[in-house]
Amino acid sequence: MRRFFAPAQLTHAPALELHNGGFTPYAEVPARAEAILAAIGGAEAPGDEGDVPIRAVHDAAYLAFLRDAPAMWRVAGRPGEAIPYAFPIVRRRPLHLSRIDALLGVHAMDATTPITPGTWTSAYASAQTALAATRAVLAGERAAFALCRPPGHHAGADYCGGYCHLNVAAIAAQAARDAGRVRVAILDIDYHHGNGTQDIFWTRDDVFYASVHADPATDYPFFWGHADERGEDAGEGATLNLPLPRGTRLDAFRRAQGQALAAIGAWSPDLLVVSFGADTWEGDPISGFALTTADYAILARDIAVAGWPTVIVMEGGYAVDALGANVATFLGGF
Ligand code: OKP
Ligand code: ZN
Repeated sequence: MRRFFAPAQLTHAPALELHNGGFTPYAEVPARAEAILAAIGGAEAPGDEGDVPIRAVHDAAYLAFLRDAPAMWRVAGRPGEAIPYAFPIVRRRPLHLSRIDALLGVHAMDATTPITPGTWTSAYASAQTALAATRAVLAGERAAFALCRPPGHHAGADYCGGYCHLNVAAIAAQAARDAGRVRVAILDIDYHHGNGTQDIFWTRDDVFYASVHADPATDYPFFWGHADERGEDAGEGATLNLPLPRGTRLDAFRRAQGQALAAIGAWSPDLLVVSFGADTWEGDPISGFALTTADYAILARDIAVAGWPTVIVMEGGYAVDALGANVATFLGGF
């Protein structure tokens, strides 16, 4: 399987994140990508398609913010990394504010996703990696792997969050649409619900979003991913959420994934994007499912037998020592 990765994706390296009331080392480290790269025996560098396919998903003002936030933070005299602390959740309206703290609040869904001088470079490169894998599949490859990092599925059209800045799965799906694939499906099997991806396609009937994830009643992102969320307007019924309890093992996960695949099959996609997270692994430090390394081969095979042209994009997975084997096993199963 062709696989893609750009070294510039390593530039984003926040030191700390807000966690349980204090600051702890950032979980989404560059070493994640290096471990995967070593286990899969390297990857091709993506090309650079510029920002047109990124702007097809994300708002221009948000992209400017991601680029400018670190400099604005410095100008404001702040040490460290740009982190929001006030959010306009009550009566969000189009105020034209320019203070960095206001912009951070408008363009972030949480306080766990610092923006550093390397963030834009890495997120942009991660998006190009997703696009390169998508182009390979559009050109006839059965499947391709995008070693995306930072991940993307929590990022919406105009906000970051959950270690995500640019929604790489959405960018891949939209690029497939713009290349003439009429019906695109996204299967999200990261431990966490992909609220950003759901949000981006919520009212659309051209991209089906199905997610298997930890019940948001107990796990981040809490406010999205509940079973009654099914899309709205033209998108009604084009979103499927299958939350599972902590402690979930292969059998229950596989059943839910099978349910998602059946719904995607009934919808007959021309192309599938898989948001793959290995944070469903039993030893993941921030998650609570109990999949084993060997389980990933079975789950991948179940997806592969459906036969759709498939772009696999990397999302989470934080047990760095096991991450390479988990990803390599998934790709091998496919
Ligand atoms: C990203 B992805 C606070 C704990 C919450 C956010 C989890 C983001 C997961 N430090 N952190 O879906 O793997
Ligand atoms: Zn996750």
